[in-house]
Amino acid sequence: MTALPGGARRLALPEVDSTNAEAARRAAAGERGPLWIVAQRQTAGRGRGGRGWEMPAGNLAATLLMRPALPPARAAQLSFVACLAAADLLAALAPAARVSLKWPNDPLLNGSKAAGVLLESSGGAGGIDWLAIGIGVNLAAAPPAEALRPGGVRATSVVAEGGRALAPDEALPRLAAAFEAWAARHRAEGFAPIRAAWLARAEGLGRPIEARLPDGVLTGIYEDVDEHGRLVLRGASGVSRVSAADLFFQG
Ligand code: BT5
Repeated sequence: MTALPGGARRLALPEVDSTNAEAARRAAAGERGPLWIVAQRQTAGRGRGGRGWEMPAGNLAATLLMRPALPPARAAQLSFVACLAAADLLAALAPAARVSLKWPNDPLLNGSKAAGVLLESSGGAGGIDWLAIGIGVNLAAAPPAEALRPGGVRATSVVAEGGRALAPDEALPRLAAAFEAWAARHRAEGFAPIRAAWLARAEGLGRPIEARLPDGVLTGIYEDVDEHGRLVLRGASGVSRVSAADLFFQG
């Protein structure tokens, strides 16, 4: 195992079901982290809400297992930290492409999804026991359209957007360094600078959107992301704050 920025160790696996699942198993077995788990292949990569994550060869699948001494609401903000880290990596590898962040967790290149972030944890309201921060980056290739959920955002990769082909082994230390830099800001200054940096990259801010929630659909203007990380949407009947939804840009 080699040390990575932030003092984390690295566990490199040729194949695993999901690096997040591996993190959960290791946490249950007593691993304390910080540990980056990286795999060349995932046979059951996962996205949010039971969705799948496809991983063509040459892409990065990595999970940081940690035990942050943070209340759950603060730990959840690390999803924004991870998105900023992924955005930094994408910007460095594809300098000619436009990098943006689609709320809540989609790093985009030229408006298409080039990465994904999935936080999973165990613990209760009193505090979290462990946290797994999973980050997938399409370095080499995007999955074919037929492998993706119909109606979802289009997928792309660093290489498809004219960026530099970088091996996952070389991408991980860069991602870990970017994550650690933003995590240090979060530790020192809280969510405010993370939110500001995130908003500076926000895709579709000020535009009409449709937010599909688990129990309905809201439409309006995408006004802000608030100090709790919620999407702020101004609709005909006032302002709504949304904790979880899929966004669709209109007009
Ligand atoms: C995500 O979910 O974007 C979180 C993805 C996290 C993946 C990493 S890889 C390392 C770690 N180990 C894991 O098992 N997971 C994490 P969500 O926002 O729900 O997006 C999932 C949707 O994106 C799917 O329904 C597909 O339509 C689409 N999708 C699947 N694979 C993709 C890919 N490689 N690139 C772009 N879109 C993809």
